[in-house]
Amino acid sequence: MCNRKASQFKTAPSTKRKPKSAMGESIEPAFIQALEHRPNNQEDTAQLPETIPTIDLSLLNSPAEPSRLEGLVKEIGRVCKEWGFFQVVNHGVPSKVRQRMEKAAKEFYDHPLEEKMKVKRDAENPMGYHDSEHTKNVRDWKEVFDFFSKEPAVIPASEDPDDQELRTVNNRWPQYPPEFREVCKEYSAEVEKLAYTVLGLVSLSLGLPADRLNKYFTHQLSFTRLNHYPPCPAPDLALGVGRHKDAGAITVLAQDEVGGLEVRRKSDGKWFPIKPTPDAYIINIGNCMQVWSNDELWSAEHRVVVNSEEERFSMPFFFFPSHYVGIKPLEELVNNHNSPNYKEYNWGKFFASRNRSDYSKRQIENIQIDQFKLSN
Ligand SMILES: O=C(O)CCC(=O)C(=O)O
Repeated sequence: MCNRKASQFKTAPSTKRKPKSAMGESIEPAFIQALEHRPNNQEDTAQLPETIPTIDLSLLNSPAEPSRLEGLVKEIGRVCKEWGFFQVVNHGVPSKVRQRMEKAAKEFYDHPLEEKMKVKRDAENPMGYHDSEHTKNVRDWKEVFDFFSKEPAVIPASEDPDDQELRTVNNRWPQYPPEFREVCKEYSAEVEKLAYTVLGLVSLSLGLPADRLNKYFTHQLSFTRLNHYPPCPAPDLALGVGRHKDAGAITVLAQDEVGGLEVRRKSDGKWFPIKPTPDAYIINIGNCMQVWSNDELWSAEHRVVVNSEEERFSMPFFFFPSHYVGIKPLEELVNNHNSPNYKEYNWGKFFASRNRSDYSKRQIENIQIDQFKLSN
């Protein structure tokens, strides 16, 4: 790792960046995926269509004819059922705000490891810097910085269902770059607006009022993650993020131009690359939404492949409910002919359990919604 002094970073670094590996120059066994989960083990990627569906949200910015809004809602419903993933353009997040966030993230990651370690995540507070996240018990080739949108955030003190203790936690902010905190706050406020817009459209697509789900986010645990994937010496063995489904309601993701995100297509289980579109956001349905919709909508598995040449940056916003929310199929969507597919679970405990398993390697698989599935 580089040994530059933190004070050298008070001014903006040169725009010419040299990718460097924060994870080391060789690959440790902890990063190596089982054979069946390694990237590039699928033969016919060439036959896959070019990209996931793109939805233009521009009509929300002007008084739209009801029929056009209906068309948009219908399209969103279709892609959330068939893919669980789509991109949005003309989404209302100012490009300047995104660019400021991207620049600040790069500057943060350019700092020496000892500087980043000053804001390290720990077992008590899940926010801050972390370079050894495990997905499905295999270490990811990445470093992350997480911050809550609303602070202080109230979270369960443990994943133990009988432990009622709560903990109040604040974000950890690095000293450098000096504008980091302000830029993060500005960025997440804009992305949160987009998340509420999409939440409303998805609710409408289920035949519900646009604000039906808003009450679950009063004390939301949403957070933004700044992902950095350094070049990897063995990209055929490791993954930037192992295969997983997102736990929350929806995710709003900005990716740079490098590429590497792949979604497992619902129709045939094939891994499908999501080609970067400048300035677009990728939206994906998370577990909570799949459960609320009683499996009408699909939370798709996805992963990130890395490469040996280029570093990559991405910024997911995980739209997470308040800790006290019970997640179960919505009453309006179940009836005698469509009984609930899940029993209720507490969001805070699910969050705490996922966080423990992300924090370090464990003997058991991390928590999944399938554990709450009812056999109808
Ligand atoms: O980097 C990406 O494109 C996706 C990141 C992701 O899936 C995650 O952080 O959970």
